[in-house]
Amino acid sequence: MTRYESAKEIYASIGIDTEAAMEALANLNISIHCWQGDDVTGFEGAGGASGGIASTGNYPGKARTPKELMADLDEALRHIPGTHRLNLHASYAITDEKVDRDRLEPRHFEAWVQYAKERGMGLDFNPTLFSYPMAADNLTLSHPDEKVRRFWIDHCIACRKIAEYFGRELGTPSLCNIWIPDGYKDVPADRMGPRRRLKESLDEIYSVELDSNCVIDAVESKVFGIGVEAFTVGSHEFYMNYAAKNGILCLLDNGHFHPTENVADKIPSMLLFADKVALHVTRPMRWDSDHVVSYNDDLKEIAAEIVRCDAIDRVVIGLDFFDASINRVAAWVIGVRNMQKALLTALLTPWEKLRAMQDEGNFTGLLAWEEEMKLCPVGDVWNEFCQRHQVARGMDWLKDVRSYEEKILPERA
Ligand code: RNT
Ligand code: ZN
Repeated sequence: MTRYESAKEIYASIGIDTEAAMEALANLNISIHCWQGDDVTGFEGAGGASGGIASTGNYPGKARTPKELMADLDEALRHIPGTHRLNLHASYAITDEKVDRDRLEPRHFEAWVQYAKERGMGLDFNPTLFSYPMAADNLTLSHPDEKVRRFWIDHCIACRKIAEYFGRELGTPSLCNIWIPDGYKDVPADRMGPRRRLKESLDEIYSVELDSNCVIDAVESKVFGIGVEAFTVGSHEFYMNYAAKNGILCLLDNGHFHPTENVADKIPSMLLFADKVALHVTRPMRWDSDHVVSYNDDLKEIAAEIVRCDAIDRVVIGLDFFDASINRVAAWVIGVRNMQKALLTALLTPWEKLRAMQDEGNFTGLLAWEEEMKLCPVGDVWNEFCQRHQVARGMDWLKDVRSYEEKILPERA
């Protein structure tokens, strides 16, 4: 008997169909963020990220050009089972001349559409409202200066149109997510003014009607950023209300809450009031540090909510981490595979049975079963899944990533 066959029997004995779980996992696509490949640098010739976010580390070999970033992504995709989506930022436009961000057009992303088409991937998008002279004071859509606001409103509208183009070209709607760095380092005298200006800017951005089959709008909140510790304009309450009232998606980044808040716990609440909720899955360590996602309790809890709320089609899963201290291709592979492993673990859990115990008040049984499930052979099912998708099982992928690294490092020295 193979290890998979044995695992299949173990799960079957508790009423779980491993084949159905693998099939569900195969249909779950994850939006893979392009920015892990180059520490959120982009192709505009700017330095690293600003706007209260930071990638730390100086591991050699980071991608410097579209060609390098695409090659690195391809190397990562070889080791990730299934077909996924690619999440781009506006700062990754591919152009010969310098184009101001408020002037970006679909044609500046043609090469990415080509890339996605060739790989059967959908594309998601994010306006970039940071790492730019016009955002130097960490104020964009809420800026008191009308000229600055105008520039960023125009940028966001341009980006929504680019996302619409992605959706049309690729036949799958593109999530267009707005995150802004706006905030103040020290306690502000006026909290409502900036928020009112943000609201007005968003109203203008979303007043442009686009094809809802092609673009899905989302807004991402935050609690604080480096340099803007005292006040964040786009807080959770602000965006949760804005999204609910305007029929757009609220995006929860699990690094954007107070460290002891359980972000998984928010998912069912959001789903009771909205058709969909979007996620940026990351691993905050003490702050929004964007470590590579790990197969830990936080991740498993997020995946569990998605599965047990029967919301696989209603939760848009995107990743958002950027670690510059380790091999960046490996970071992608580890992070995406961990998200998949967490989803598989959730798919291999007898939620009906556990729910019944909860409703019957059988909390002893519930705890005993939850603990028992932790040692079930999910790894054997995962390895089978990888094998069926022609992707390396276990640790075999790392050798390939290492030899890829040896090949590219001299070129990028
Ligand atoms: C910042 C937000 C945002 C960015 C990316 C690069 O705190 O999480 O999503 O990380 O857009
Ligand atoms: Zn995020």
